[in-house]
Amino acid sequence: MSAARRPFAPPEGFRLLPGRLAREEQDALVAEILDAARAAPFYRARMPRTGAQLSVAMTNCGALGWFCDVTGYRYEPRHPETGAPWPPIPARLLALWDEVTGHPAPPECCLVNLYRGAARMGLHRDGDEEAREAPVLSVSLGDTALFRIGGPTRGSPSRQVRLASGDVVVLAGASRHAFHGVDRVLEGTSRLVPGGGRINLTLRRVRAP
Ligand code: MD3
Ligand code: FE
Repeated sequence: MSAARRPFAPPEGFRLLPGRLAREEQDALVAEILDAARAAPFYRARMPRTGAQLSVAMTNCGALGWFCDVTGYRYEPRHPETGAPWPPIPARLLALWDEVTGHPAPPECCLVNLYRGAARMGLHRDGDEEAREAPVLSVSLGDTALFRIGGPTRGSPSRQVRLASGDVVVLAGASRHAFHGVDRVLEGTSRLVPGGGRINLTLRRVRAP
């Protein structure tokens, strides 16, 4: 096969589980997350240095929430606006983590990303965790996303992967440190999320064991 036609393989440790969650499980999860978001409302974080608002709205569940503002990226034990601890991670997500990652320590953060309209996420690496070797688990709910995964450098070859509602991705090994982002979301491809759009749940271990 010529180089141009050879399909670019995703990095080692990237595992896509299409349709891992049944419709009933997706519905239950959306209800639980929207319930948590009543206590911990979605907010639009601001990028370090520039202060530009992210197009994605965010909130968290768990002992630690991922957060950024003009001063930097970090994990915080409390909601930036209410000052309250984040709501607990839903039990069905902790069970899913055990089933699909087999990692001995539970996740400490469930970042909830809400994509509506033209929201997207630029190419980046997840590097704010002290637990560098723990896997990351992602659950897609609602509209289909055109997700992009590359390699160890920003310039590494990358490929687009469609993430539909109910799909689960496990990022272990080298893929855990790969550049990735969301090119765009295909509006109106699902009716799962009230008001439309896509919710992505990213489960992470933050502190080293
Ligand atoms: C690959 N979220 O929150 S999920 C993020 O769809 C994030 O909201 C995207 O990237 C989203 O940081 C992508 C899939 C994902 C999550 C974490 C990863 C892919 C990853 C960490 C390392 C490599
Ligand atoms: Fe990420």
